Amino acid sequence: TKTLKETLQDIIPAKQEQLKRLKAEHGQTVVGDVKVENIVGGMRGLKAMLWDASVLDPDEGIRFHGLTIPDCQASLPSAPGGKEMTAESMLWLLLTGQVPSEAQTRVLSRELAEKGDLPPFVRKLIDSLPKSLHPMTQLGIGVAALNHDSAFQAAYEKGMKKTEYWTHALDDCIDLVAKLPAIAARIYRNVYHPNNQLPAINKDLDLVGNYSAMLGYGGNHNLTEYLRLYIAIHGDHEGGNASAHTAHLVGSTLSDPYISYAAALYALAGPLHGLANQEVLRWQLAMQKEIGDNVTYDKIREYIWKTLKSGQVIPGYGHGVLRNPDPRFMALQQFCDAQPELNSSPIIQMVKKTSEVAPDVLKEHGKTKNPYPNVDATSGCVLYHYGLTEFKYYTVIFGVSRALGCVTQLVWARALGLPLERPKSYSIDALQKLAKKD
Ligand code: AMX
Repeated sequence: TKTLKETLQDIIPAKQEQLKRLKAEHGQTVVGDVKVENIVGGMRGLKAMLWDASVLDPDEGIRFHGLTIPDCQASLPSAPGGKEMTAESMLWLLLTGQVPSEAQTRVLSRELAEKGDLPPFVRKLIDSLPKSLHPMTQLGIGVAALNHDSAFQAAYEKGMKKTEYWTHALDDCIDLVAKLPAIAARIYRNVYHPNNQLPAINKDLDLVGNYSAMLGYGGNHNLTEYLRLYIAIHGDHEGGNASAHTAHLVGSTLSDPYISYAAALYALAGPLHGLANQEVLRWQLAMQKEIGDNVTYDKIREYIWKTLKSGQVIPGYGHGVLRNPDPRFMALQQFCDAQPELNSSPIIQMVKKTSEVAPDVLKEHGKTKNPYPNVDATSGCVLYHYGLTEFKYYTVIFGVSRALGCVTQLVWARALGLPLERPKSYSIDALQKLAKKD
């Protein structure tokens, strides 16, 4: 049974060769045009990044190395006693393009558990932060501080060769993924349950099993399974989303994986990106309060219009790329549908009813290019139902997950020797001049 590093060692040379040939033989091939609207429109629709691990089709949603979410659910190993795919099996797939065996997943789980403890100074640092500091800010601080022990940075200082970049990057990336649950759970404990003891990491558990236990929900099998699914499917969403793109950009300066991912976390912390799952819950609870017990489609419709007329967006709806309901939303809905307890929960029923009404309202409103729910429309509400009600914390869980895709990107960028990312900019005047020539 090969380890993750050995598997990558086997795959990398062929990919390096493929890229070298592509550059040499087709470097001048034109693959699209750049329009003024791309430049002033946040580069939407501009295909200008290299990313292999996942592709986001506007209509059918995400595929991880060609596999849909249902394919992954059917093929990626689960944790002992569970049914949902684990975070480490998703990480393996993203990094290697291969479905790991159960034995390979277990070896990786153990490696992550063995590396999961935080250095004492990071514990102290997190404990010193004010409770009122947003959990996402705290997460970024904890992750950035891990670069104290970066293998990549230490090797760079000693003058490592370019061909060695990826192995040190991989070491840091695995260490980072391993330590994220302990940082994230410590923040949760400090901010919301200061009297709770954090349990020691169990070497026989998977990454998310340990995370759930450290959050204090180890006894809740259903929530642990939900977290496994949540963390696996939020792992990667092709290269250009704000968090993945940030990790890639910062990593391209040869900043080590810890500080590259800390930067990505602050992109995730914005309300148009990862913070949306916190916003959705705030919005759905306000809706619930206003509507009361007698929830009807008409009342929900009215509430949506009220939000739109006050100039706000409907959180959990729309997407920069997707033009259909998000298959991640559907996977989480299916998880709810399979459990009578979740199905009868008032907040989950309200989310479902909202998803049946909102697309027509948004179509009539006529602005958003995608009136359908994205993953955030439902993700936080299930946590809320299970008693994890502190919604300012929700994006932290997304932050534990998005590392899977970002570290994959960092390892491959170093393995392929990708250069510093440095697009060129235009001024408005320069664009105006170009447009006049047309
Ligand atoms: N409610 C109301 N209006 C919306 C809307 C929504 N959910 N989604 C888009 N619009 C509006 C935009 O604000 C924009 O209005 P403007 O022309 O006045 O500026 C117009 O529709 C066109 O926007 P778009 O091209 O459809 O979307 P985009 O690519 O610019 O933005 C996104 C995408 C996700 C930021 C946007 O749909 C949004 O704000 N959604 C709500 C927040 C959300 O759910 N974010 C989570 C996304 C997934 C994730 O990253 N986790």
